[in-house]
Amino acid sequence: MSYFITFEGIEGSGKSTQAARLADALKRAGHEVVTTREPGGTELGRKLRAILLEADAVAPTAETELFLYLADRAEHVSRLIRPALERGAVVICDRFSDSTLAYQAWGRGLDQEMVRSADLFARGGTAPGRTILLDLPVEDGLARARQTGPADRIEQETLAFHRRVQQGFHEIAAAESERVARFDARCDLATLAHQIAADVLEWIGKAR
Ligand code: T5A
Repeated sequence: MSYFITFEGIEGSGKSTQAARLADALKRAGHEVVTTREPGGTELGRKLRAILLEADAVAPTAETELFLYLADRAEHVSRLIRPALERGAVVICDRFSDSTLAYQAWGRGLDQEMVRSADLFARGGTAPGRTILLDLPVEDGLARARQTGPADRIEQETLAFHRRVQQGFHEIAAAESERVARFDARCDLATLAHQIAADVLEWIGKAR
């Protein structure tokens, strides 16, 4: 059994903060934990991240953007995620395939089935067993993201774009309720961290 957990949600929903809290809780419970993120979980991925997100980056076409995210994923799965899962570590990843569907299919309007099959090819079948979706109003998420620094290329998109992305996450969660656990990200940090750790420890217990 492998333990691959992803965090998903709109900009500023608290994924990085909660991924770190969950890693601490799982380490305390005796697990080896690898925490990573997309884009940018590998050396090549960090270069792709700069191409994709720098505020003054050349805007790619929607199709090019999709393949850049998937190039990052293919490298990440082969070099870091799959080897860690195979040696028995718990892998916590800040964003994965659901972000590609939400941003590139719902957000950019690319065909959903094309995005799904290209993503499947990139990740070679590796898939999360549990996904934590952090949910809050788009305006609140963007305001929080602004606290952490200047807006990147995607944060600069319109409110309508971010609303479509959020709709994507909601539809994915509704369609895959066994895998995706949705949490109210307006809760205070500690309460949310407690709820997420309880959910994941229960999932690990059942999956054993
Ligand atoms: N993307 C990504 C695609 O388009 N397609 C893809 O396939 C993939 C993988 C990634 C961008 O790429 C796009 C999506 C993104 O636009 P990123 O920098 O990784 O870019 O962006 P985010 O993942 O959105 O990172 P952020 O740092 O903006 O958001 P987080 O990680 O959700 O939020 P976090 O934890 O940094 O918190 C933000 C602020 O809120 C506070 C924190 O202290 C921090 O200041 N905060 C809270 N405040 C009050 N209450 C709480 N519960 C709080 N939790 C956090």
